[in-house]
Formats: sequence, C-alpha cells, structure tokens
Amino acid sequence: MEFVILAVVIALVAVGVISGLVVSSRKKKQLPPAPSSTPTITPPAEPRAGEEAETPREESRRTIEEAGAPPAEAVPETETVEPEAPAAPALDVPEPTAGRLVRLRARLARSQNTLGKGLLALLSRDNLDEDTWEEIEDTLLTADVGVAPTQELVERLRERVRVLGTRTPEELRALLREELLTLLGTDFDRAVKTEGGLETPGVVMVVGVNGTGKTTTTGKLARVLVADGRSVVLGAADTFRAAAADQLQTWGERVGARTVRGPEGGDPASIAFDAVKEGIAEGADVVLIDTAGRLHTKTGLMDELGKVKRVVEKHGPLDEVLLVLDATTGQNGLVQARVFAEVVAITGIVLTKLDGTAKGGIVIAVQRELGVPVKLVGLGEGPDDLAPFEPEAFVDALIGD
Ligand SMILES: Nc1nc2c(ncn2[C@@H]2O[C@H](COP(=O)(O)OP(=O)(O)OP(=O)(O)O)[C@@H](O)[C@H]2O)c(=O)[nH]1
Ligand SMILES: [Mg+2]
Repeated sequence: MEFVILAVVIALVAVGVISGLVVSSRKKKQLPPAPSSTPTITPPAEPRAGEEAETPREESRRTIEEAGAPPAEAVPETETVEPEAPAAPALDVPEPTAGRLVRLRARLARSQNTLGKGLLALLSRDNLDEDTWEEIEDTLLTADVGVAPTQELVERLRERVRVLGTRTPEELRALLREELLTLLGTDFDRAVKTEGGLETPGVVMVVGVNGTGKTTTTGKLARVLVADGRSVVLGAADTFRAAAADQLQTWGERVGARTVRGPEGGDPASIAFDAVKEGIAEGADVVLIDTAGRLHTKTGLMDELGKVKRVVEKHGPLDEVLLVLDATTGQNGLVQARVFAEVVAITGIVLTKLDGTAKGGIVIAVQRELGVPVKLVGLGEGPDDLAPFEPEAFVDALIGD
C-alpha cells in the first residue's frame, strides 16, 4: 500500500516537472529572439528607481492595447501588417533619454585616450616646438578629425597659446575644450524631428550602407520615442534579407510598436508607403522606416532608395532622413555620406559604434562634409545605448572635466 502511494506521488511529481518544462519551453519559443546580448522582454529590462519607472510602462501598455485591436478599416488590404504576439504584458521600460551621453561617457574610452588625453599631454609639454605641433596634428588626423578641421584647430590653438604666454593645464584644457566645441558647432538643431503634420505622423527614414547599424538604430530610436510617451509604427522596408523584418519586429515588440512588413523580395517603396498609411490609420505619433543596406557605389540601388523616399512623400513630407554611419570605417564613411546626401537629402547623421573606436573625431569631419548635424550616437549594442548627441557632453567626455 505504502509502495503504491509512493509510486503515485513520484508519478505526480514527474508529470509536474515535465509539464513545467514544456510550458517554459513554449514560453521561450513565444519570446522573440533578443536583438542583442541583453536579456529579452522580461520586465523591466534594467532595474529602475520606483516611481519614475511606472509612468512610461503604463504608456507602453496602452500602446500595445491600442495597436492590438485596430479598427477594421485600419487594416490594409494587403497582408503587410503583422499584428503583435498576443498581448504580451511584459514590455521593456526603456531608459530615459536625458543625459544618456553623460551616462555612457566611459564608452568613449578609446577616443578619450587618443584624442582627449593625447592632445592634453602634448599641449602640456614644456616646449611646444614644431615637432610637438606636428604630433598634435597627427593625433587629430589619426582620430579622423579630417584635414581641414585639423589645420584650423592647430592654427587657432597655436595662436591662442602664443598670446596666452604662460599656460597651466587648466588653461590648456579650457582652450582645447573651446576649440573642439567651435569645430563641432553648438548651434545646430540636433533634435530628431518627429512632429509630422496635423493629421499625419512624424516620418523618419533610416538609410546607410550594409551593417552600419540601421536596424539597430531604428529599434533603439523606437525605444527612445516610446520612453518619451510617443506611439510608434515601424516599417520594414528592407526586403533583401530574409531576417531583416524579423529583426526589426523583435525590437518593436519589446516596446509595443507594430511592424508593417511585406514579402521577402517585395517592393520596399510600397512597404514604406503602407507603413505610413498604417501610422495615419491608427493615429500613431511616429513612423520609423528601416531600409536595406546598400552599397553607395551601386547606382540602381541608390535610385531605388530615392524612389522609396518619393513614394513615402506622397503622404506628406518626411520629417527626417537619418544617415547611419559606422564610426569605425573612418574616412570611407565620408564618401558614403556624400553619395547618400545626393540621392535622399540627409537631414541628420547617426554615428554608430563610437564605443569601439579611437576615431571619435569623425563626428567633426562628417558634419563638415555634409553640413548636417550629428543627431544621435551609438555607444554599444545594448537596447538603450543610443544617445542624443550633445557637443558639450561629448567634448567633456573626451578631455575630462
Ligand atoms: N558596438 C556597437 N555595435 C553596434 C552599434 N550599433 C549597431 N551595432 C551592431 O552592428 C551590427 C549591425 O547592426 P544592424 O542594425 O543589423 O545593421 P544594418 O545597417 O541594419 O545592417 P543591414 O540591414 O545588413 O544593412 C549589429 O551586430 C549591431 O549590434 C553601436 O553603437 N555599437
Ligand atoms: Mg538592417
């Protein structure tokens, strides 16, 4: 008898364990794959201080509920809209955007050492002879500041050091800070524009060559917007790569943003068009359109990008065309920038992978090249590693304050 009871208990426990495993493996399958090494969906992504954390979360929830049940007429005839996974309650709570650059300043360590500390060390030499000025020039060129800006900076520093006569490390730091800021420009409008029209959402298109970080940036930007209380629709206009739309959708699902997508190999312009249409239909605040990476040397592909933009503009003007450049590719980025600017009139630059390079000076060079401000910088693969670009915070991070 005892044996029978024991056997029943063991059997029950075994069933419990097995069903637990099944459920948890099912759960795992439902979770979209993480776009980066950070953990997915489990709420909240990062431990956050009590009350502040609550507000955006409420708003995110509201977004997914609205998005989950659009009015019948809002659904486009084509099957381009994939509704989200059944109202997963666990949405990420993105970090607030204010002060991100300050928080992520340590990620600029490589540029910090080469550019900031390197320059300060050189300027602090007792004897600022020709050789030293040449070394200063080399340091700037190595950090990808570019030839013309480098010459300007060195000339102005030389002049000011000469006039100053005696110089303390504090004075030199202040001089360098001022001159770097002058080169970066402090009066550009660096806000990413997403106001849109009266009846239309803000529309932002993200362009750039392969692998620069377009999709990642689009996903991170969606989080920034959601954190600011805006509702977002994503347009997966990259139909070249099979996984591209999934990658974008995964980002969207984490914050409750719907992704409009089409068949692989489909027409990117019509997906982009449908995404804005969907944004209008559901009264979204912002539509972000991710495009396929393309070689800037391939005329046909570049023409296609121009077409995507023109088709989207049938709904109304674009608020932003963001060019994503990989900071580690240095001067090659400038060549890309020039070609893209000709085809789609860039309104802002996103410099990604600044965390992995000593070439932070590219910020100066690329702005100079396009006459368009750097608006965002990517400082890592984490979901909230995208920061609004602030010249003061950037320079302070480089040379220490
Ligand atoms: N370290 C670092 N990695 C980044 C950053 N931004 C993007 N990445 C990584 O760069 C790789 C490419 O990113 P994607 O967003 O897929 O690039 P893409 O431009 O969309 O690529 P295609 O769609 O193939 O053209 C990914 O592994 C990202 O995690 C950044 O700021 N820092
Ligand atoms: Mg992509």
